[in-house]
Amino acid sequence: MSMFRRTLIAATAAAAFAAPFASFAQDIKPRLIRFGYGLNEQSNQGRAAKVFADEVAKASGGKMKIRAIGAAALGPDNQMQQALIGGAQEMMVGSTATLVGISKEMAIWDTPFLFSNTKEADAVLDGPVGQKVMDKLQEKGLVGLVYWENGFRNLTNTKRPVTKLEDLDGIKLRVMPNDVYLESFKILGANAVPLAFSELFTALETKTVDGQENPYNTILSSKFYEVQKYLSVTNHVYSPWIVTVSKKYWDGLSKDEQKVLLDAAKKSRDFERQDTRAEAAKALADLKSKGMQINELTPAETARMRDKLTKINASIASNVGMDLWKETQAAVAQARGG
Ligand code: 2Q2
Repeated sequence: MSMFRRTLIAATAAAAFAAPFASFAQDIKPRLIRFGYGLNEQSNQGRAAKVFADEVAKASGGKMKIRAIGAAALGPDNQMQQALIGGAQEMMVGSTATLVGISKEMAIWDTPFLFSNTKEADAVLDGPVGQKVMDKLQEKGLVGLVYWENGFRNLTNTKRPVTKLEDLDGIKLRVMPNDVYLESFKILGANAVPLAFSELFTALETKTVDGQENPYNTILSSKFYEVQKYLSVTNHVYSPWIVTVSKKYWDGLSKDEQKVLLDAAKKSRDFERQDTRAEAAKALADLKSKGMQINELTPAETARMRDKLTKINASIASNVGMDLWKETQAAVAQARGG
């Protein structure tokens, strides 16, 4: 047997032995990672943060510890984003919409009625367009790992059921701090007010605002049904969450440590989407039993709303760049056809 063959056999045997104990052979140091988020622990966001923490612990042999900190205890999205950029916080999950001020391409996901179902959303977000938008964050000091599902957004308020466009007139509506949302709801006739999510419940409770818009899951987990009477099923936009890491922190990690975080993030994404969809599927019944009055929009009224909102598309396209706009439209068309 040649020296080469013997070495090869020895190497193969060593690799086979080492594989089950991969985490011990890897370049992984003890790490404590603060992972901030805005919703409470009992929300879909909180449940998925826990899955992420468990997966990181498992894959790192307990060396890397995720400290998940919810309920905006580390601040609202914008404050956490700045802490990540500065290197004062390691990780977070939050809305893509609150990132637009930092990375303008993120506004592509604010396009009203961009996706008509979750299959399209998954295909585009997990495909080359989603990756490209995510990669743009690196120039700004952030590393995007995966998109989670926040979900299709629906309107709630205390004034009246919104069954047609005109019903929005004069309703003081909280929107995320994001220009597309602000403009969209102004176009629809509401009195749109930007406000951080962490201040929303109190603002609704004290009637500083009349209404808000969020996916069913959040209306449930944040108990908005306690301070909101009417829920109108508008599905006006699909809202992603994005898991991000401070680039300063990321660059100091070994390749193995980076892989642990990315793999765990993908597992948390798959869990989160399933969990969110299961919860959303029964949420309307839950919200009804909590006393909310729910109405659907007729297809004709949805079409009117949609037509009005196409006005915003030109400004989104010019902000994110015409190339990205066209690539996104093509990716959606492909997901729709396939
Ligand atoms: O309305 C909102 O702000 C929410 O849809 C978001 O989920 C919120 O900003 C979260 O990112 C908080 O972590």
